[in-house]
Amino acid sequence: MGLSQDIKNKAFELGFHAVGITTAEPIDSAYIQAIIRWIEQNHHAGLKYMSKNLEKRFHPALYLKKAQSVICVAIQYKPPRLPSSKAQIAHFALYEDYHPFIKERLNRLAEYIQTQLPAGYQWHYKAAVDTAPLAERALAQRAGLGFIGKNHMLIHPALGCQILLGQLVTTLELPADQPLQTDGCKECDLCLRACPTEALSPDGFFLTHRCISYLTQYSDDFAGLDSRVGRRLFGCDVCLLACPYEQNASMRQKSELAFYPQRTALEPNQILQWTQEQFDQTFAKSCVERIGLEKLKKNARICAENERKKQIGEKEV
Ligand code: B12
Repeated sequence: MGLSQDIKNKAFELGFHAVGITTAEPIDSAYIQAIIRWIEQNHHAGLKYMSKNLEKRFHPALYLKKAQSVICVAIQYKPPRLPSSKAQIAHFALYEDYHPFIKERLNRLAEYIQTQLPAGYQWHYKAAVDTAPLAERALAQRAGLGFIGKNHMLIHPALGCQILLGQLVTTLELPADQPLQTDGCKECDLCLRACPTEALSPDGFFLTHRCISYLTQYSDDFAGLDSRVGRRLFGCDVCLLACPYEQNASMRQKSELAFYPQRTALEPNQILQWTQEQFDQTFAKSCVERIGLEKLKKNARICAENERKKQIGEKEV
């Protein structure tokens, strides 16, 4: 068995559900142009980190000097069947924060690689999850992990869209995998039709300022979309759950990401009364922790108002 196969086997052993390898060459030029246009047209809603370090984002070898390969991993987070909640937390945030989890396992993968190399062999690596200036979906697609759907998610044909990505960028030269040959979304546009705020533009642009995930995490201005946010307290999964690939995806049994069922049955009116301690009890070391209690209460106020309107039968606009 070669080193790349050993690395893949180890990645599965470490709890990843998919792994593929691509080169550290720049991402596809059409993708680069699409990201530049997206930023020029301010579809990134002023998310500052998206317009910074663009050269690095397009070219992993600028992120890590002399990088040759990118080992792309994915972990599925499809949760068990959930009760209906009056304040919904996006599925990824029902688990422990995935950033340190994935990073730690990528570092363990690097430690393993070290043991497989000749003594004294010089190599470098950087583990990245979400916050690094890398086009994670473009790299994962090129590494054969799946395809990019109309909901803009990297969709693995068997694991679905509820997968989180990570990368080990390295100076090691490893044989690259081929992108998957798939039918993609074909004529299906269920995600576009399901999005409550029309954030998925039919011309292929992602309209960040309309996305409920953005509004509930990064924005104080709901731009008149309050009533469309419905019960979504943090993040949004509508375009993921509408996807037939997601609906047909089987749930992988072995995920070591810790799941917190207490986050699945929240009441907006209770959250409005929460102390900092109660917030910490429910959301410490989760992705929700970052937005803080004050922003969560702002979101809860909107959920409560939408619930009140629903109770009195007022039609949501
Ligand atoms: C900024 C960001 C956001 C922003 C903006 C979203 C966005 N679509 O860009 C906000 C805060 C809204 C957000 C929301 C979410 N995010 Co986010 N986010 C990122 C981040 C940091 C950068 C994404 C980026 O480069 N955007 C730039 C745009 C232009 O790129 P793009 O969406 O890929 O769009 C281009 C391509 O799709 C391209 N394209 C190429 N081929 C094709 C094919 C078709 C058919 C189409 C239509 C387009 C297309 O054209 C588009 C140009 O406009 C990445 C981490 C990273 N470093 O990459 C995580 C990341 C994309 N997010 C992730 C997740 C999980 C989410 C949420 C599901 C969280 C939630 N439940 O609330 C939602 C999903 C929203 C969505 N449908 O995209 C995961 C996605 C994993 C996956 N399976 O794809 C990532 C990779 C983080 C991670 N490490 O796992 N996110």
